[in-house]
Amino acid sequence: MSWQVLIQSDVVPYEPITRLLAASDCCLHWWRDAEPPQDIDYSCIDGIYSYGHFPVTRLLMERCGRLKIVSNFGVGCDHIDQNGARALGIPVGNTPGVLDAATADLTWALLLAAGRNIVAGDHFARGPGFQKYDAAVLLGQQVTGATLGIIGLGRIGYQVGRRAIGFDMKILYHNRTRNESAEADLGARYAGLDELLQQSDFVALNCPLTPETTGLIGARELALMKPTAVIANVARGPVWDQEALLVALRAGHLHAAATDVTYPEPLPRDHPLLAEERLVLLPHLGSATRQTRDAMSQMSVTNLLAGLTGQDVPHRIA
Ligand code: 8YV
Repeated sequence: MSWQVLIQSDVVPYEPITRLLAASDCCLHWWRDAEPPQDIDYSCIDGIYSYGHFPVTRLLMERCGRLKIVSNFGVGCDHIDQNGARALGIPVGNTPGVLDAATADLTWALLLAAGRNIVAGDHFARGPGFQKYDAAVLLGQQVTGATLGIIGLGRIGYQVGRRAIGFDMKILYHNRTRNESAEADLGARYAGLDELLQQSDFVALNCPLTPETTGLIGARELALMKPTAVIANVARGPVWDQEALLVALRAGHLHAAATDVTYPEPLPRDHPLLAEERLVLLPHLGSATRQTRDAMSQMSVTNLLAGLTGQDVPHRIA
C-alpha cells in the first residue's frame, strides 16, 4: 500500500526530497498554486509535506480525512497552525539542529556585509567610479571588540554567539527566558530589549516568529539604536516593521541593515526596499548549503515516515 502525501510547493523541491519520498512508497500529490487543487481526493491524504511557507491551516488538516502527520522542511513552523494540529491530535515534525551552523554562518555573513559595506564595495569596485585607491571611501564599522546583541538566543542564536567570541565581542542577549548555561558558555549577559538595542553595535535577530515577536522591532525600537549600529534579520520578515526600517535607513539613523527575510517574500519588484543601498538583501538563504539541505531533507522525510507508520515522530514540535 502506498501513502498519499500532499506536497505544497510552487517550486520544484530540492531533488533528494522527491528521491527519498519515491523510495518510501509515497504517492505524491502536488499543490502548486495559491488555491487548493480540485483534482485531489483529500479524504485519502495520509500526510502533508510542507516545503516553502504555504499556510497549513486547520481547515486543510480537517479536510485531509486520514491525516497522520504534517512534516515541515525547515525549523520555523509559523506557517503551520500548530494549535489546530494539537487540537486534532496530528503531530507536526520539523528540522531543528541541522541548520544551526549554516544559519549562524549566514547571520555573520550579513552582519559583516552590512557593517563593512561589502555589497556597496563590490559594486564600487566594478563601476566607473573606482579610478584610484582612496583610504577614505566606504568606511565601515569595526566588528572586533564591538558589542553584539542577539535577540533570540535559541540554538541558532547560540551559534551566532559562539562565532562572536572569535571577534572578541561583548555579547548581550534578549529572550523570553534567561539561558544561564549559554550565559556561562558565551560570557553573555541578559538584557531587556531596550537596553540591548541602546548598547549594541551589531544586532542579530534569530528568534522564531510568534505572536510575541511579531513587530518586535518597530520605529520606537529602531530609534533606540546607535546611529552607527548594524541590524540583521535572519528570523522572519514580520519580526521587524520593514516600513519603519526603510524610514530609519533613509534618515541615516543606522549604519546599515541586512535581511534574509521579508514580507511578503519575495517583495514586489518595485518595493522601495529593493532600491535602498544601506540594506543588504538575500532571498532566504539562511540554511542554504548543500550539506544542510541534505540533512534537512533526510530529517523531514524521516519525520514524515514515522508519522505515516504511527511511530513517534523524532523531531516533533506539536
Ligand atoms: C528553510 C528556514 O530554508 O528552517 C527555517 O525555518 O527559514 C529555512 O532554513 C525554509 O524554511 C525552507 O522552507
